[in-house]
Amino acid sequence: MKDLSPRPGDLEAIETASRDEISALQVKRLKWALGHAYDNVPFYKASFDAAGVHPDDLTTLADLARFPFTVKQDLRDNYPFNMFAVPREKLRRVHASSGTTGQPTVVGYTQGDLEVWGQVVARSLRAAGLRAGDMLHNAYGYGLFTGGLGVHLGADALGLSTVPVSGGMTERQVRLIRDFQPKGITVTPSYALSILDEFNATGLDPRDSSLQVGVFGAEPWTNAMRLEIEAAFDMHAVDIYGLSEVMGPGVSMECVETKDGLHIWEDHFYPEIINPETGEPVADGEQGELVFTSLTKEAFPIIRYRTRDLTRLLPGTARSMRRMEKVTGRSDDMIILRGVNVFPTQIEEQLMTVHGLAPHFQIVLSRPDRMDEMLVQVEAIAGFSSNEERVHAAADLKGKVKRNVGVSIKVDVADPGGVARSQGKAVRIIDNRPKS
Ligand code: DLL
Repeated sequence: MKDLSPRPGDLEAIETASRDEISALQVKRLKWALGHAYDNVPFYKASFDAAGVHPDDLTTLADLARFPFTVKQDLRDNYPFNMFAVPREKLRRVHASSGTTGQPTVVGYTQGDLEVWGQVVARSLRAAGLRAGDMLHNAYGYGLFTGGLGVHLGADALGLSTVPVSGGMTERQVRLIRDFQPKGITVTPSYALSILDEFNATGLDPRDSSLQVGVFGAEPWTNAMRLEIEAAFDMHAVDIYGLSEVMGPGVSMECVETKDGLHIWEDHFYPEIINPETGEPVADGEQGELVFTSLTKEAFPIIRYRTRDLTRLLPGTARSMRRMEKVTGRSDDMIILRGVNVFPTQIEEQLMTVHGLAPHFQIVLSRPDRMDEMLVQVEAIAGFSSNEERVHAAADLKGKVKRNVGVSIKVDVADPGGVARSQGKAVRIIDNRPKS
């Protein structure tokens, strides 16, 4: 793999600023953000008043803990535009969640917000090793989802030549990578695996492709998957995180030179970790639920938003801003199987070590007779076709999950291509248990 580390002068001053400088900027911006939300969004005025706090009560960063949380339901209740702090005509863009489970959530951006978003995504793409003039194959979905257009904004700000291919039409993805010779690819890790399969199906060696770095996010993925993708493409694989409610992609980013967790762009997004049960903030280094407050957003300020993503905060390394550990689970995706907490990424981690199985999987939950059951649907790699080999691989996976995760599962090994593919975020869990 090529060395893509930054050279002297590549970074913005804030990326190497002292902690004191960063904190001073955060206090100043936080005061503005709380006042802006309180003065312009009736929801925040009501929630601060109900909690007996006022923006003037904040004089230190620790004071933020006195302010109430915001949750997804609050955004749904204020559908479509009641969380906005600016008149509708000031919006330059809206994005929305798919809303498959209810009311979609809508987010909005002013011109200034789009500029900040472009800046933090440009910073993220630079941290991945991309530079002005490089070509980027952007396979995140374009549309209401923030992935495609968010990355595109940052690629424009950095001066990349962007191929806005979006998700889907996998054969075409491979053809364009072969013909255009991009240096980077931005895509969900699960869809990257489909592109990898297509390379192999067309007889092209992915290691010979022009790609030097993949920027993967929008869903959890493991370090085991990183190693698999890096080896398969002979390229770096780095993690990008974000959520629409806070901005979109580019809230935090892993640096290619260290690959040790994601630096949070703390000059724009203030992170806290809380105990998800009590709501109390926990110290840096401790696990809990990630909470964000926007520091500069104009159209859609967000105060203490509970992401439901589980991680911990770590000190800065390649940049002075703090890191968050790779998000390996959301509280929503936690399966409680006979008393044991299981995240899909734990299954992924074990699956990657089993010979003969491809990295695609889905978890089917059922309750045949009062006890919950987990079936992991996986598929054999090409050429791994005898029944005996498959029975052996299934037993290997079952044993590893039992020993390392602590639960008994069933495993179904399908033919290559037998597990449903995503073109964006993978659907990992199919819950067939009766609703109680
Ligand atoms: O997924 C934004 C994004 C687009 C991030 C492209 C990175 C790349 P939403 O659709 O609002 O926004 O989904 C946000 O996805 O709360 C996490 O649960 C999950 N997520 C996003 N990035 C990661 C990641 C975009 N790197 C939700 N690792 C978040 C794990 C991630 N989970």
